[in-house]
Amino acid sequence: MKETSSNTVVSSWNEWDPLKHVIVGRASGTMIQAPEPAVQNDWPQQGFPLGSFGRMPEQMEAKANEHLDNFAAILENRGIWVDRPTPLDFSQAVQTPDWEQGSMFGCMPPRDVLLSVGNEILEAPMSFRSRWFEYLCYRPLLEQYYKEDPNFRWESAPKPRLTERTFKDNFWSQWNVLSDEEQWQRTKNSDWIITETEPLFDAADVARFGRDLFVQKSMVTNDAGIEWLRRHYPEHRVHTVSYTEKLPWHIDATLIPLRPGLVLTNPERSPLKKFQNELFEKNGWEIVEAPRSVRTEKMPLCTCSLWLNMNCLVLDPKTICIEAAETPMMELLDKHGFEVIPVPFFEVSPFGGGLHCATADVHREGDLEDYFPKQIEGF
Ligand code: ABU
Repeated sequence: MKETSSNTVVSSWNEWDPLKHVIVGRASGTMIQAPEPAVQNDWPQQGFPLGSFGRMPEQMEAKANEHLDNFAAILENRGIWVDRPTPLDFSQAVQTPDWEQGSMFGCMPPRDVLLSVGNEILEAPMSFRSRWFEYLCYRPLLEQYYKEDPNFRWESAPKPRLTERTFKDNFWSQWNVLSDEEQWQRTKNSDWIITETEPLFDAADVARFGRDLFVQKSMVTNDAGIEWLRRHYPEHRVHTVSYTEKLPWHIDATLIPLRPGLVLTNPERSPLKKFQNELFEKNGWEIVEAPRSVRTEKMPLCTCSLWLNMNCLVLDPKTICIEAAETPMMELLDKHGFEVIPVPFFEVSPFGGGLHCATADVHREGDLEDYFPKQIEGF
């Protein structure tokens, strides 16, 4: 890998234009984070019962880094410029004037933190205290882009206070004893851990389709956050979307833009509002349902779902990276005319996700375009 790029261009409007420059995360130092209002890890079998925290097992970290380095090399061999974040000591306690938090998390999933829209990269607020300072891992890169690209807009959303007012009292103790039906009712009402006190969103709750941004309301993204995005991107149409998922967390295993006119959806997560799919149909988009993962068990210490088989990286409208074991997904995309690049990645999942999570766009060729000229009133 070269040390610096003298001609950085920051520009990316969607998830499919030809990828030229990307950030790939690192697993080094990732923590099972210390308890905090938003997070309750409970893995007694793996040595992390409720209330405990600590570094991810060394062998798991080494394997994940091997896969991440291999993924970076695959991209570089295809002529894509790859940058990597600078991990911090994530085992350190952090604090603001409002709270203290026993540890940080990691920097495997840049997609959660950095939202690229056109010539702007926006640092997302993040709603976990353990992730409040995660943007610092990307600062060396963003500083460099700022020097090299005179058109780069470097933005940061308002840093949230994350005081007790941001979180509902006793959310988890109540949630854990609800019946299945009661949990679904709360899901229908988007009644999860965060309140509407302040704008919150993770960048990975945004799916970019040119002028249209689909933003999922979730455990980490509230209406105030979506409204902030709407005001921040006045030239875009920001659509709030929700799905039948009990504890939704990031849109990139639910709604995946593949290329103009083709979108991948999760058959287990239906849109809560019927017109979400109507917008695609009205504009001639084909909606393809993802097959299930070949896996039946998640990796130990993994907070993501098995639907990470959908969490792919599109390199251009004809080329896509898919987790290497996911044959049904590869066959589906092959049938739709893609060259599929298999990338071993399952062991990275406990560090925060799949191939899409592990990346953040810096540059894709192409301009801002309108792929949904026919809109639906009020959506
Ligand atoms: N960050 C992607 C996680 C999505 C999922 O677990 O389904």
